[in-house]
Amino acid sequence: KPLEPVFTPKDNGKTAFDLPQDYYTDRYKPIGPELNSRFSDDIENRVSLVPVAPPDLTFAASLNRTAGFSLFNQKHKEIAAELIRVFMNTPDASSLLSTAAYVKDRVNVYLFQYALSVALQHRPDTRDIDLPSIVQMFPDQFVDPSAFPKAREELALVSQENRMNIDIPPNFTANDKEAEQRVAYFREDIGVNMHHWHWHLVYPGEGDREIVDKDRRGELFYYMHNQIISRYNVDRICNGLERVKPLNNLRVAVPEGYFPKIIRSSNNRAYPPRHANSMLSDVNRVEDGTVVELGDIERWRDRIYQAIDQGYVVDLSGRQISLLGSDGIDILGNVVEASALSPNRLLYGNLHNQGHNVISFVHDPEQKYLEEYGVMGDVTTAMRDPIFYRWHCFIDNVFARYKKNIAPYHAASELAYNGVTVTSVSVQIQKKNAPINVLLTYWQKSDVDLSAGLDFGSEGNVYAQFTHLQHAPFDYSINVENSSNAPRLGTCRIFFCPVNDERGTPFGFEDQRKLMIEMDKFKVQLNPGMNTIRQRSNQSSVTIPYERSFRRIGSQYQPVDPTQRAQFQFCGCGWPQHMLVPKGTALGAQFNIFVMISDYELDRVDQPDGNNVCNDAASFCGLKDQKYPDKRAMGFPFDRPYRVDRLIDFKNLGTNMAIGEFKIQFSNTIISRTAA
Ligand code: CUO
Repeated sequence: KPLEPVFTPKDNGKTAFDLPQDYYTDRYKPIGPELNSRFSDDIENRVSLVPVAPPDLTFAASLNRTAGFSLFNQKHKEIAAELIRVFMNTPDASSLLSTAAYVKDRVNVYLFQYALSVALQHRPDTRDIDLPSIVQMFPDQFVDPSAFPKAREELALVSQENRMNIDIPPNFTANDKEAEQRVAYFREDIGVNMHHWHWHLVYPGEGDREIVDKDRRGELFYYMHNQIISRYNVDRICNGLERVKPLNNLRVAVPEGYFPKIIRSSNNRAYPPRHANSMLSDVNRVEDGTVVELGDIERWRDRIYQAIDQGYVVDLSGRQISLLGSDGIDILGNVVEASALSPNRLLYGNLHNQGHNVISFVHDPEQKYLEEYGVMGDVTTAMRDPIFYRWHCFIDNVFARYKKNIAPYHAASELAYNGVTVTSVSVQIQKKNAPINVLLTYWQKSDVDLSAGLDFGSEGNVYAQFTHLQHAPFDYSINVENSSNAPRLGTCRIFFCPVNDERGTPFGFEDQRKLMIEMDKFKVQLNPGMNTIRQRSNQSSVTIPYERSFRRIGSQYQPVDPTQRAQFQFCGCGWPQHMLVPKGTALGAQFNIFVMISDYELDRVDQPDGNNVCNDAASFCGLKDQKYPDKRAMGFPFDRPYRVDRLIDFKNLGTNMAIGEFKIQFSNTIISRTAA
């Protein structure tokens, strides 16, 4: 494991690097040997770097070392693609380590972290490296910075055994005069934002084909963000808020304000806020390479609408590429995002990314005030802002227009699975004598280690406690009859959706369809006769466990045996397990659970079984280095409209579907993770 120490920069203060003299920047060259010996007393790991030919980094010079780095900025993306190439092209792991050590002090800090993380994920010789969590590297982008002075004080003055946890209060960006604050727990959840950052790390939009061209990445861009919007809407309904309104009109005031209060610790500048009722405008920031007119965005939108309505896009050579095949949604995803796989970025432009940019520069579109982008300009922070959901709701509606134009599923040949009858479905929390069909949610306090991001040369760790939504773990119980006399295979697809809207009126099918949140998807074998399928909530195909989001090897709660290391390798893409269940209400919000067992012959993807420890959120993140493991369109069977009035009518299209009803009851109490 020669690379490991690069990514344990503190490692309780026990790792140091012997840098070759040339690696120091000019400022530190004269005192290089002194710096090398500075930590010599109690070092356990001393890493000697092999000299490598220093890469030419002039391509990165235009991005200031401490400025923000945005994956929505074309120039930044191109610089990142180049740096990823540098890291990918080093011949072996130890020269990668040395190259990284050389590059680290010479390029933008966020760029370095992103590009190296992408390279590590994609190189065959570094795939198993344990990446530190982004929240530990850059806690400033995830937590209220008022926690930092306290954390520094603890680190500097108090010995490890006497250190106290620093409390990060929830609701630090607004109070309840702002109605949107009711869903701040969702928007500002650390795990939710980490997931989003990781998704974009796993699916870069720019760079060489080997990095960008992953199986169905355009479709997954659509589906993963679609599910974020559905989940957000469901939580809004639980909180008595209307569903989010798409940002269709860029030329009227934006009522939602947002004051992020987080800082970029690289330069100690705050992320700028957006005042309520701000007007978007053309952005003309030549220096940082963001030049876009609102009219551009509108033209790209209209050209994409035209392509959807015509059923094809036109590539750079004028050739028509049909959108009507099963890969149509994938092509469209790449067009809309827009990734490097878009067949024609001249014609269809850069719709989604430039929307982020126009919003994120609303406070300084002309670069007059030398302000950088707001939180919408960065995948690490974008989901904090209410406007994120309005913009992505608009983007989702573009895809919805496409889905509406293609034929609905054929009930007999695509939805039904003859001979398979789901007779009942229920949920129950994992506690003795728990009532059936009642799920519980509550607040929980958990901790995150901030010390790696607060490097003051002190040893040890300091933990910050944050409050997040949590639910009691539960089981699904599904009874299925196989009336044939041979075993059959199926895919069990589980969705939740609310029964009533925010005013208590029951939803029809079309509304419920758009609010379906995927809870789990797994393969089942059905023996002849009756079968009972039990599945635990924490095995969900959309989530990753808390430990995967927040823990490096070991923690104050859960020291990990080195032999278990593989399980805890940081593969941080996945919806956080603690946000699996919507919040519900104090009186109990009524929900439907929908289950379908689809015919595995129509679902199966033939590929060798990958030995992949990062596969537990495959629905949202795919499988590393493999094909997406489900042949159906993502979101099946609810990705396309169907002409029925009620969910029950849809269910009745096949015996292989069932609906249950349950409540989600929210208790306004805080339970600490140690007690839970
Ligand atoms: Cu993930 Cu807009 O794509 O934020």
